[in-house]
Amino acid sequence: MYAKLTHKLYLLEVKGMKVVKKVIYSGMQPTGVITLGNYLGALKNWVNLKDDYNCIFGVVDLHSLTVRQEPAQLRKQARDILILYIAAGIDPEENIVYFQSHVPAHAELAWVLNCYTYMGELSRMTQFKEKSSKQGENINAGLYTYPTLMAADILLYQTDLVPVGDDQKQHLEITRDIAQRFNQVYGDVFKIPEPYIAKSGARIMSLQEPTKKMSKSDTNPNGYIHLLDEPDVIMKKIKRAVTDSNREIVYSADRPGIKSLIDIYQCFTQESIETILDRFQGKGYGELKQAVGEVIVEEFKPIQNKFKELQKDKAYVDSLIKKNSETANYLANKTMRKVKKKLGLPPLVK
Ligand code: ATP
Ligand code: LTN
Repeated sequence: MYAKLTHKLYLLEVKGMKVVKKVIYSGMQPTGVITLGNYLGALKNWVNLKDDYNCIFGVVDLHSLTVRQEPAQLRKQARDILILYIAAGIDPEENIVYFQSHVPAHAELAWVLNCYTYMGELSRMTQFKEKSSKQGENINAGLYTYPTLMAADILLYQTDLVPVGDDQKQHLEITRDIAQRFNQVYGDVFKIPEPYIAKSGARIMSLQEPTKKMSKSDTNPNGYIHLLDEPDVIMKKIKRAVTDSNREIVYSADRPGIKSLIDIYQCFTQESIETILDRFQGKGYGELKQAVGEVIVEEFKPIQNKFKELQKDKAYVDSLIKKNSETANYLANKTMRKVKKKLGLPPLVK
């Protein structure tokens, strides 16, 4: 069955050759459409790194169940995110894009790792504290053990590097701790992954509350920009972005709204902050906002066009989903077999 697969990563395995490229793993939850924050903090970096690594990008649908989802909407959002990965420039023939729930080993390894993770460690996670304070009644066990499922995602693929936004740093640290703890008992089972957090774009702020991170599950749509927002919507949201009552364009932590707009502009143009400040010297907030909106629209346009094209080609996308999940299962099961053997779980009888 696997002989038909064309992934470079997989073919090297079959031929018994050493995989020379290092492995990258990352993922996004299908809790909404990819935002400008997800794009600059994660997806754009994935695309930049993709040629130098063997990349595996999951749509982490099991993670999104920690918050109540409407089934039909979840199904659509998950597929749209997978298509957006491809539309943004990830090559599904070369790299792996797949749904986490299509690879049962994720949930299986997460259970094992739960038994090697301490309550105290999980209680210290900032994301858990923030989300449980927001979610009122629904502080479920999944929200608490979210980091062990994330550790399973990463460790299953013997990952070297994990490109994420700044908010995931703590989850990467706990992943490394769990892997090291496991390896100490059972030998070299897991590769210890390194985080990759780019200097710019690692924390894009909400357009309405510029001291909070932009989040795709924000209840106020003016707080985020979607990768699929139409140009006029993007321009409108940027123009409505909260700034302050000053007029001069300065880059300072006590002017978070305007600082955040300059940061976004910098991510797209790759210019230094000094160059940007020079360019807008003597100009007003309106002009800066216009320029920020335009660079976003320009970069998103080809991605949106490719997305629409791919969305129409159901058979092609379905074939990619099938092929990619087979490869992901093959790789994940390899690690899972090793884990079970090391733990002393009884082997299958054929
Ligand atoms: P949710 O709102 O449902 O918690 P989210 O928008 O925070 O979702 P995730 O799917 O959890 O997004 O994260 C996907 C990736 O995007 C992660 O690597 C995360 O670090 C990154 N990311 C999320 N928000 C931002 C942000 N505001 N700035 C930069 N990177 C971000
Ligand atoms: N927890 C991440 C999403 C995520 C992830 C991963 C990122 C789940 N599994 C593995 C990198 C690697 C978040 O952004 N909330």
